[in-house]
Amino acid sequence: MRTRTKILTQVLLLGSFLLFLLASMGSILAQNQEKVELKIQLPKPMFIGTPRNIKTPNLEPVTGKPRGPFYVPKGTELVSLKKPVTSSDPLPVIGELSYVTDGEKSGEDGYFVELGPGPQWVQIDLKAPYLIQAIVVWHYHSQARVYRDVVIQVSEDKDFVNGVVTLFNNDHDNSSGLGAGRDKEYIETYEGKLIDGKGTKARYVRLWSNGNTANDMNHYVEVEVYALPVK
Ligand SMILES: [Ca+2]
Ligand SMILES: [Ca+2]
Repeated sequence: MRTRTKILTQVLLLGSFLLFLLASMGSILAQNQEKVELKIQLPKPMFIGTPRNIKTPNLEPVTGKPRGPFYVPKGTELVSLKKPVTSSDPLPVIGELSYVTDGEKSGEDGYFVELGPGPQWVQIDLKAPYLIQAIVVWHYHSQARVYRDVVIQVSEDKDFVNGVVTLFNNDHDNSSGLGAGRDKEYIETYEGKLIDGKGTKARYVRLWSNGNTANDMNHYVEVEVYALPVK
């Protein structure tokens, strides 16, 4: 009788273990299925070929290949379009701060905003907290350039004092004073630069730069933030 109970308990234990295994496999499969490729509308390329003449100390290897697909959870949307933009330079030299989120990504003249020299930032208020999946940045793409000290941070604090998460930082020598970063410098193209948001919850996105390889000014054609609503 005792042996029977023992066997029954073992069978029950094994059964529940198998059920647990199946359930976790199911949820892993479901998570994978819910990822979709992020569709980004790209502007027309403004130059052809792979630039090799840019000299800068922290540049990523130039492959000349297009960016591969980037997968985001199903339901991820563009949440930055027409959202308000503020800046460390409230009076841009050329253009308007609103250009950053107006949906226009052309590399031609008349589509970029120019901020003053030195470290400057633009900040987007998404008007509500979101789970940020991807940020795509076009500084200026009519000419191959590298923007210096690109630092991208998100926060729920509009002043970026509390709860600041740095998603990207290629200021390897801390010349902008926000701390040294491990990311690489990159050449601007029509594809923009995609930064993984890692599902970080935030309402505000702040993007720093510190001049570029052509001049000391800071430019933006467009910034896009793709995110899930907070449930
Ligand atoms: Ca724009
Ligand atoms: Ca630097």
